[in-house]
Amino acid sequence: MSQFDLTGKIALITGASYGIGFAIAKGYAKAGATIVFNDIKQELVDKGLKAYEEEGIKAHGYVCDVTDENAVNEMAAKIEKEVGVIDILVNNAGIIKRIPMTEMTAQEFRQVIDVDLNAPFIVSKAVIPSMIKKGHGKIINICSMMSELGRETVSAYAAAKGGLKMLTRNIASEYGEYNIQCNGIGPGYIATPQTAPLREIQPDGERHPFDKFIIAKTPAARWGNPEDLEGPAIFLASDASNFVNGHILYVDGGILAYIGKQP
Ligand code: NAP
Ligand code: GCO
Repeated sequence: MSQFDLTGKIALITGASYGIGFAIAKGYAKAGATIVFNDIKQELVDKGLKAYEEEGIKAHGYVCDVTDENAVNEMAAKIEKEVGVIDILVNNAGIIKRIPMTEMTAQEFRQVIDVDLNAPFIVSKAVIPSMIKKGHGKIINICSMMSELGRETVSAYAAAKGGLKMLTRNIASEYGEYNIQCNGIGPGYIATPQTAPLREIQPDGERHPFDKFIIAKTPAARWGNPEDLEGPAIFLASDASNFVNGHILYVDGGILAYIGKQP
């Protein structure tokens, strides 16, 4: 049997109706896992269920706001009863607000921290006790380039994703002895609805300046596709990574290694 096989495993991927979460879930299904996902609205869950069905995947979808602790605890209990104990959790749901820091309200800052940092704490906390009882568990937090780097307008996002890197290391430290591995994936710039505004074609038909900037900053000279994250996510969910803990795997086409294309 392959070390990467996920047959018999139950995977919860948050915010996975589309985008990166959906691609990771697709990869897990191909590797044999049962897919459970949530999203914030019924219409998104319905859209997700249809998309999974079109891929030949029988997924279980739940409506749940990951920032609401009671709702998350209820969902975790329901999943355990209706599907089984969660073996793999991917904290994927996330938001970004691109606002210069001096123009950002404290409320806007808190909203980003709430979804991108507090929610992974809440959802992980909800699943860890059953993972301990079962004797194993995999938690994968979707971090970012902004776990390492700053840039204009993304103060809240960078603060949250930097915090998520440290939450990852702390979960690994605190629960490693229970055979729980908690690692992060730091995607580079991936073409999804979240980054669509940065890739918009300009009125003069030119590519967005940020789009050109990313190509020049990425040795691979392209944006990533959600599917580029499938393999790394399978690795971190499978027995192949049983002694990998507290690690952030950057899947960035080389951005963090590169100073950028010389002029
Ligand atoms: P996306 O296309 O915006 O998808 C994120 C999903 O999370 C959406 O379905 C969203 O629902 C859902 N969500 C937001 N708030 C939620 C909440 N409170 N409860 C439940 N679900 C919620 O994002 P993506 O680009 O696939 O990104 C997925 C993850 O990767 C995020 O954590 C993001 O920060 C991270 N990431 C993305 C990139 C990139 O380049 N795209 C790079 C590095 C890291 P709505 O549609 O209603 O908002
Ligand atoms: C931005 C982007 C990024 C990416 C990603 C990079 O505005 O700079 O949205 O933050 O989404 O997280 O890894």
